[in-house]
Amino acid sequence: MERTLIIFKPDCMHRQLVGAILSRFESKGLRIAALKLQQTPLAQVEKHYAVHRERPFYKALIEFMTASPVIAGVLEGPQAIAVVRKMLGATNGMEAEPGTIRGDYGLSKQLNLVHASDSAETAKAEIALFFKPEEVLSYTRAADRWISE
Ligand code: FUP
Repeated sequence: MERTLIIFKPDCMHRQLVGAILSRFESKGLRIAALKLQQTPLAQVEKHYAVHRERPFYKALIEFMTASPVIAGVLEGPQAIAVVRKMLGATNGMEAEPGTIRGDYGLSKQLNLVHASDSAETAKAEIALFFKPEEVLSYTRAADRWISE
């Protein structure tokens, strides 16, 4: 089992696509281990995107990510990190394959709807940045035995 951090970004919130996209993750079989609405503090977004600090798009990215409340969550499942990244598709919505979330809903590189962790290391750090340990819950759903063996 793996856990991965997702963030429904401000464009996703304003375009009222959270329900539609969360539903895709649920339908896939991923379990919601945490979920919350928050206005992300500047310092938290800066830490989250610290690897991009020197990139030309950094300032615009930080402004975008703090432009409205977001919904942050943790999804759990077998190979959840790679599975969720695959479901999102390429970073740039103009290049993302149809059938992926960004491919179906996006036409922008910056406004790309949802963030998801890209490795086990980043997932661990990102979950710890957005959630206290007691906010991330493990539980078994009735359907779990029909979803993965
Ligand atoms: P991803 O892993 O798909 O979230 O993409 P990256 O880590 O490469 O980039 C982080 C965020 O920066 C992306 F979600 C969108 C934004 N970005 C830009 O706005 N412009 C760029 O040229 C590249 C990335």
